[in-house]
Amino acid sequence: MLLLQFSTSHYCRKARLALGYKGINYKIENLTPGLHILKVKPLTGLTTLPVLLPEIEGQPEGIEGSAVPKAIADSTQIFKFLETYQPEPPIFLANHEQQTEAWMLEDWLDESIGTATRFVYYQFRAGAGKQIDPSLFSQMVIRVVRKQYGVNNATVELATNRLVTALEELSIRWQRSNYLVGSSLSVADIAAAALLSPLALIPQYRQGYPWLFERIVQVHQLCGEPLPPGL
Ligand SMILES: N[C@@H](CCC(=O)N[C@@H](CS)C(=O)NCC(=O)O)C(=O)O
Repeated sequence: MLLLQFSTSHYCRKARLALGYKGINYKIENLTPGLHILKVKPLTGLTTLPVLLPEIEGQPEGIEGSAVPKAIADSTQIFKFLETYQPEPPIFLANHEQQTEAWMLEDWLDESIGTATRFVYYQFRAGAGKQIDPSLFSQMVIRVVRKQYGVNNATVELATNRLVTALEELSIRWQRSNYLVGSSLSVADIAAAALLSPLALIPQYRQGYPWLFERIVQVHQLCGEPLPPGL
């Protein structure tokens, strides 16, 4: 398998965590932001990464008796593919109601909280966090991302408020049990651990939410994935 990714993307981290948890061997190809579209759009019709290519040329790894898709776009679709491709260990919960709840959390983390994290993170990297990588290239990438997603004081304030609510909900769930839903690791835990991980570089989150980073570390350890920057 080959994972097309941006090395720093938290959505690509989400796919890597699932691959790691299942112990699947895969290779990665890091694409250059902007130029990635030339490769990705013809494959998936979308412009986003991660994209999983289940077969590496000359190395078929299909599921016996079933057609293997050529390219899978979107981290949620990658979860679904991986659970069919290799059911053990599961990232879906056996209880149907709990799995529905895990999907709702996963979708909320994906569509709302992952993007809120992006806004807060790129605001930090352009301001107090500039010294993390003051190189011209890095600052240029930050400028392009901020423009692409419309990161400004007003949108960052909304994102910050969304994160406050999200962290309240996650703190109740993660402090009550090791898992957001049920009694084993699910798509919701993996999504939260990946999509909130960029906050590890921001001192106010590190100081305010120590339990969050403890849990992010634990999920990374369970998945055999190197820890995110700052942890
Ligand atoms: N819902 C998508 C979101 C992926 C996403 O936003 N990826 C960003 C990188 S963090 C991306 O590829 N942006 C480039 C673009 O939109 O052209 C997923 O879960 O895969």
